[in-house]
Amino acid sequence: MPADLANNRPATGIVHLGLGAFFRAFGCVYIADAMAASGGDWGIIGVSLRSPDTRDALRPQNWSYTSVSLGADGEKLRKIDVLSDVLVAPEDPDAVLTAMADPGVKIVTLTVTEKGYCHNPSTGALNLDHPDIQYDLAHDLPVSAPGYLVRALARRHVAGVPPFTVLTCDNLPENGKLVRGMVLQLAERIDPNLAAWIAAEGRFPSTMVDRITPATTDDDIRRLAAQTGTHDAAPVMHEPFAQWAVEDNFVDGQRPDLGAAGAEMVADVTAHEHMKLRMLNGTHSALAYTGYLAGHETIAETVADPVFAAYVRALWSEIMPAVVAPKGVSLTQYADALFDRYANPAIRHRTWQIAMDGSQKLPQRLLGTLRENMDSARPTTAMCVAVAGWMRYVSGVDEAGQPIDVRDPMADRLHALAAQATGPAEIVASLLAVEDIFPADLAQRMQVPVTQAAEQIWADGVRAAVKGASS
Ligand code: CS2
Repeated sequence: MPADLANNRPATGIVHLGLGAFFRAFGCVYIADAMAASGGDWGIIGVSLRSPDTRDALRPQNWSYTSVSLGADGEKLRKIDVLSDVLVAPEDPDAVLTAMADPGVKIVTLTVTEKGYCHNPSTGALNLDHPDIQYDLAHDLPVSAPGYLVRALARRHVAGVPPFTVLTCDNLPENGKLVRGMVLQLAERIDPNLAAWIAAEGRFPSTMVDRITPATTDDDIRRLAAQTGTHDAAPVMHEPFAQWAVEDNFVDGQRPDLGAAGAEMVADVTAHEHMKLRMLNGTHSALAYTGYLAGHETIAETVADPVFAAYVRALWSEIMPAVVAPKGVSLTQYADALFDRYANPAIRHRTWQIAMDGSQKLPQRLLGTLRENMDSARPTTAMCVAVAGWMRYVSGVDEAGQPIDVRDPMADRLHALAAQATGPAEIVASLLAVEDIFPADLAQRMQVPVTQAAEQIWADGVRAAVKGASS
């Protein structure tokens, strides 16, 4: 699509599905830097798959917004100007497919969160019983992210246009391979010829993405307006740190010069992904459940509590033996740097935010590490406290007897299971039986240590259990 010179918008080369704060604080910044360094038509059409809020906030600003980098020692503001439009999928799915099918678009990036892939978190396969997937099998205009990818690729196939590269930026293990498998599964059921073409011509590089980006609050917006004198309705707040490792495997080699923007272009991203998912996201989730239950509002507050500072170190000492360091990386230094990032008081990353969608996150964040440690007879106590903490959390009542606003696609099911059980041992047994999260063989091996952790949490409180797991 040509550049919109009147409005000073770059020509579009990318469609992004799931335009949340993270991608605006991360991918958009890298792509802005890549274009500044080496040019190219890599403007981005953002797509919101659900709500019009981001589009409505950004439109009056001509799609530009402020990125606020919050260091422990002060902040840096920067205007980001790479969006060329924002579409709201439910309002006009055809417009989204038209944008994705445009020959000028070479890449479709995604941050639709774990649940947006409609897969089975424990196996990684597309969940063909998912209502959105059922809908997409029966209709040309889709509702799910995999549906948009397949239907847009179908339009390109019919038009004789090469496929776009699918570049997923979600925290899933071997995320490119996973999405490729799901897209092929869905395409196969719609048209086997389409599936064969995607299998041969499509590219799905895996990526490791990293930048802590809490949801922007109304307070952030007010504070920024007071500071700058200009109202930005949709700024993004993030830490200074960013890391993007990308497999260099794009259709016809067409991509922005991400290397010039500081991304690591690699042949295989698995080592980076494992390290980040297990060491960062694994401990983030563990701190989110236990920290929330102990009354801590943010991750920074949680690790400022010495009991939890010791707990996160105990977690890393369990996790590190199950991580193969990427070339040239020291895992100990990586853990130290993570601690400093968590402790950054300027980042108000709520434990409640990270606690969302645990059913979709636990397998890749904690359960893979747990399994490997059990296979090798290595300790798992701190990780089992995290799993038991999650169980306490999804039961829906906190330690002060207050209801917890549990956000999870499986929240009702998990809550019902916990409510029917009497006492922690029964709750553990009924939640471990949820095979979409816990493979049966692993559940069986986890039963005893997770029950022990749960009994302590229910009897003495999460703080005591965390303390016990850290000594
Ligand atoms: C967090 C991540 O919300 C969460 O589940 O663990 O969003 C985390 O902040 C990012 O992956 C950091 O790169």
